[in-house]
Amino acid sequence: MAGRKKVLLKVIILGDSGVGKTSLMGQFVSHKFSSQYKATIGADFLTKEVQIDDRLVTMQIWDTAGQERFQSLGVAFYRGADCCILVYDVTSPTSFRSLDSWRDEFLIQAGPRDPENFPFVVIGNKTDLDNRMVTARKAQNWCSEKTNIPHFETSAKDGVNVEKAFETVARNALVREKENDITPDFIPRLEIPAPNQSTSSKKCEC
Ligand code: G3D
Ligand code: MG
Repeated sequence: MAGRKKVLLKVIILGDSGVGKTSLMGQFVSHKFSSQYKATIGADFLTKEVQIDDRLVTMQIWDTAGQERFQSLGVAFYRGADCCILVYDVTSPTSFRSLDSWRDEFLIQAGPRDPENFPFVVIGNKTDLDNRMVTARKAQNWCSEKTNIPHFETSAKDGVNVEKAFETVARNALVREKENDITPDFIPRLEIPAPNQSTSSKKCEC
């Protein structure tokens, strides 16, 4: 691996309040499922290192702190995301219907250069519960109608499929990262005053 540059991937988790976003992150990062874990998250994001083939990748996972109820997550939350996880609860059709607006919200706020190919991953969580209301087929159809989004069903409680879903997140974000090596997302902008604009007469008010 010598000589390969380190990779940092920014991943954000979106979905209705209560679908299990924080629990999924806790299970993935610390193999823990407890309310105590959630209470200790004061940070905007958590990181976890993963090995993808021969590359060591740091996943920086951004979770909401409950503001998703008001869809007011702010620009910093979305900025520079390499992958977006959309989560619903398999026992809640409402949370599944919300995926459309979460996806739209992400595309508006993050404004990725190539929205058609931006990597999303969809997770249907809480498969350990008996009262499932959203079939895997229905969710898969939604995913294929979009941009063939990978779909996983998980239980953050039992740790089922969580690792696998996040591995796909990392892999798909890596593909994008490689593309960005060629065409960077952020080209620094220089603010050059217009030729007829007098700068000397202006006082600095700072
Ligand atoms: P959020 O971050 O999307 O708002 P949370 O969701 O992770 O806070 O989870 C909301 C509630 O769902 C929590 O219950 C949590 O324990 C529960 N939950 C999360 N994932 C699962 C799961 O896979 N299975 C089951 N059965 N429950 C889950 P409380 O009671 O603390 O509100
Ligand atoms: Mg949460």
